[in-house]
Amino acid sequence: MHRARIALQASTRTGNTERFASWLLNKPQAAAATVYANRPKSSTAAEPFLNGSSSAYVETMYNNWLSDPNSVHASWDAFFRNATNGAQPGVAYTPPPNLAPYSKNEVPLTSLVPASGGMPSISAGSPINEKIIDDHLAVQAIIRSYQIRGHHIAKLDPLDIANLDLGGKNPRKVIHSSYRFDEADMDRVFKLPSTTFIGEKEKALPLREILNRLEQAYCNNIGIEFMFINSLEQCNWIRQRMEPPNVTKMSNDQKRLILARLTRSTGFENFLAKKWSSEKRFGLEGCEILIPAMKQVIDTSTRLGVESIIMGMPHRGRLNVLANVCRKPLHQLFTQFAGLEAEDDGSGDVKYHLGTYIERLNRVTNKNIRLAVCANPSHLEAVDPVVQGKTRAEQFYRGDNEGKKVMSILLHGDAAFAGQGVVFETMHLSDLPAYTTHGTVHIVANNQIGFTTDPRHSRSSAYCTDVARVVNAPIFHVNSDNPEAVMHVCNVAAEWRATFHKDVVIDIVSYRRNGHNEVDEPMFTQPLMYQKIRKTKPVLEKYADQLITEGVVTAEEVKDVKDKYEKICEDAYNQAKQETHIKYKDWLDSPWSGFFEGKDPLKMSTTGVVEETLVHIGKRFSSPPPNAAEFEIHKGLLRILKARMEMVENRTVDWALAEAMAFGSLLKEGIHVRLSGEDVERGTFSHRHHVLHHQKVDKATYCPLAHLYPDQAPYTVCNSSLSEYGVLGFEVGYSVTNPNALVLWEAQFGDFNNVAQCIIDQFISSGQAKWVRQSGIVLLQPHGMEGMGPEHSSARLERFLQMSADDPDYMPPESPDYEVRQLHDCNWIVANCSSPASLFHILRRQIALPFRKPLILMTPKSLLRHPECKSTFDDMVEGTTFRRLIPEEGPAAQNPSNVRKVAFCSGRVYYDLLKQRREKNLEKDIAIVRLEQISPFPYDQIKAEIAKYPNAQLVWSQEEHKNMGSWSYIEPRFRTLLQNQKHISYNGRATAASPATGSKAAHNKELRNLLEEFCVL
Ligand SMILES: Cc1ncc(C[n+]2csc(CCOP(=O)(O)OP(=O)(O)O)c2C)c(N)n1
Ligand SMILES: [Mg+2]
Repeated sequence: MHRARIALQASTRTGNTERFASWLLNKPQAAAATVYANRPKSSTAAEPFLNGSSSAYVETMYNNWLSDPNSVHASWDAFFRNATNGAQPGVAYTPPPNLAPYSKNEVPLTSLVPASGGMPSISAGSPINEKIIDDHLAVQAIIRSYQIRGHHIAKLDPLDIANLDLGGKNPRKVIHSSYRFDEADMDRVFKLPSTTFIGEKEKALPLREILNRLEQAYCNNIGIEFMFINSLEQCNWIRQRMEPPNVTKMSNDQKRLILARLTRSTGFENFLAKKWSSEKRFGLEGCEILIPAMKQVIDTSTRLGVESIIMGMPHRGRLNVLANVCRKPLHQLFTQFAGLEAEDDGSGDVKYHLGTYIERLNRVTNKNIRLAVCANPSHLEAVDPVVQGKTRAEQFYRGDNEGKKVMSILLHGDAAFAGQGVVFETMHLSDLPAYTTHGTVHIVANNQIGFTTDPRHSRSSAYCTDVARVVNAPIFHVNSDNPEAVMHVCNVAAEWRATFHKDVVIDIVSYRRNGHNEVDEPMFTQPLMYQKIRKTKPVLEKYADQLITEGVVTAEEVKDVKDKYEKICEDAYNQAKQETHIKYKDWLDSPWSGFFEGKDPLKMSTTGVVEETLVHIGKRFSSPPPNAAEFEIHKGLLRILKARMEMVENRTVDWALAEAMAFGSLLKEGIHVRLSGEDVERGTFSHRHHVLHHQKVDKATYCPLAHLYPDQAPYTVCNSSLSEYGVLGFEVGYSVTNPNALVLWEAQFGDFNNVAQCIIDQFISSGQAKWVRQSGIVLLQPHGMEGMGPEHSSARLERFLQMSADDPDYMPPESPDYEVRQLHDCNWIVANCSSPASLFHILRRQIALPFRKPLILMTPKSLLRHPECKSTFDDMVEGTTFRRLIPEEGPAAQNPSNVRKVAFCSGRVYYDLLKQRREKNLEKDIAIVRLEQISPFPYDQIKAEIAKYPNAQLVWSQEEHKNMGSWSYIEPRFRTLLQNQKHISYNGRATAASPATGSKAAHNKELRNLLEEFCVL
């Protein structure tokens, strides 16, 4: 009985059970329907037609019948006859059909009322006995309590060591009963509320059976957290699939399939352990059921229409997933252990980080399926948003707007799932219109340990899955040693995703048989846990024994399946021995079929466009919606649109217009453009305004760039959640799916990119080298020293440059294709453009390249409105290109031999230098050369500029502090270029710990100093 009590207490927290009754008694209509007594076996009183108001009438009838059976209607005669002969409740009398039938799963409470005899009788107008009501309410409360809290008691842990630390106390002690049923109550029949499905077709059950079924559903090997979900429909959906008796029952065929899959999962790890005993592989031992579980999710999802599944997962069991879920050729996997050299370019990655992509027939559903496992770094959970972005992109390109064809599965370790903030960030993308992937199935391989740390030291929540509660995802905890329960949960999770298109979590509670990796000693830190593990039989053995006992398989069959798989492994092992090289290409997670084929890898298309296109885009971008009369735009915006139109008429562009023309011209060419980030629709600095809002109608918007040409590619501009790590990861994933798209992420201020540092370091800067995977993602990063303080000044240009992989001591030989060759060989492009035309071209160049490279772009703030920061159509029309370097074009260039100083610079400081030079009348003496692209370093063009000014000293002018900005990057490269014949000196702020001063006065002084120094000849 204690569980009933525990459950009860949860719903009767005040401990005052009388209150329920008095509450009900104040509602006469409810009271009439809620009658109860204590003798279920007493037949007459248990009849459905008996209720409080009719019992006096029945009594009269009964007395009449006793004196003369013919004095009553034949139906009463039959009823009293049956009842006195001991008919069971409900059998003595069958009522005529009800004109207003009860809805599903409903039964009038009166049908459960037993006859008097110890219990108070109910007569018309008599007060209803409070105990009757309370007992019924209590049963309902029990049911609800099981639904809410049953998971606390469920037997989830195969080791039986988990101590669910709910506020430091044992839940059984915290929850003490305030309501008791005795053994005598157990056979009393209670009506079931409509919020339970334990009865299946039964509408009432004896208390004993109610408790049994609740125990089975909620406290056995599955623990479900779902009652926090706001939707009643969704709660009922889960109850329907988890509560009916025997829901987890499997057919013999299903059982055999589980056994076969478990055999492979276990056999794979055993084989690796046998062949490479001291190699790290982060084996799955202890959670081998993960493989059949994933396959079950995939089977069910494919049956429900999914054709492509994108997966992200950590180290644990990864090789097993590649082998047995993706069916990656085993010999390819085994060659990874052989220490062979790679046949192709790149530096590669360790075997348990590599991705894969496979198209194959799902033999269970007989449907073709594409499976991709994304390559990922060691950084746990970092791949989550990347997978989501990739999934979203694939859905987008397939026109799968509801996620019916493409889905994601994310695997997690227990410690990482609870500990890594990016999990939360990713979860919060799950329901956003421009980021949703329409539901992810999360599977936690919960081995109850993170490296050497116990859960009680690695999280403050009861479960490692609590983060999922924020998005109302149901969470299924399941004991890994009950394979059939695991499979049931997997089916339900996949069906949930297909039905509601929302996230769902499967928490497979298991253990880790070895150390963190195969060479670690777990007894150092978890001695008791490992003593227990040593005594625990592998799940394959347990399940095989179970099926043998059940007569589903024979011991010979079990051995046969095992031997066959070992033979498969052995054959692959021998095949792997023949290989002489590994191929990184075999591990690509996003093949771009058709993109590279037939292309000259050094041939770039042009980036200038015909003037007509510029005019068309410019005009559309400067116009209100076609239905302008009804669409009321903010007056300030009308002014902005007017100013844009004037620029178009004058054949000039500012930053926003240049960006729009780059996007628009690509859209015209069929290139999808997606711009994402915090507040990007308007633009942090209110310069972009890509989405116009009706001032009177909620959510009525107009996006001019989406309506440029009837046959243009789709344009997406979307304000993101306030996340950098998650959102940038998402866009990286999006960008790797299809090379024919320009995908941009804009930081609110460049400073915030360091919150996404892991994505920058692990995916963007090094992704191609590690995983042969290219990405043309663009990072727009507002950057510039404008007196806004330490946190709104620097996008940390120096860090990006420091990660550029070009050798500072090596100047590539000059050639006609110098630019594209350098771009081909670099790991990313870093630029700090000063002119709108440069922005236009560099964005278009991303697509013009015959390959894809990430572009890190410092972008302006005040320059967005700077009157001199303009370009003309002449810089953008056909025949023009991106200028990596913009030479001096003023008086100094007319007479270069008279020039005494050449200042090289990059970005917005150019305009400060220009002004200063003008004011000091030094336009003939100082030449200013702008590096629009800093990395790869334009050696060839710089060399030409230096040669142009033979008598000038060389200086690098920057506004950033000396240990920041470009100085550390350009200085050694200038040295290489100048070969000790000349020297370049530094003109800029001194070194500093903080990127910028918080004092406006100090800022101005620093700027004055640098400009004065710039003028010193
Ligand atoms: C972001 C990050 N921090 C630290 C590590 C180092 N690390 C590798 S595995 C591991 C433990 C992971 O535990 P869990 O998530 O439970 O996965 P398990 O290894 O138990 O499967 C740690 C801390 C890492 N890989 N990534
Ligand atoms: Mg773990």
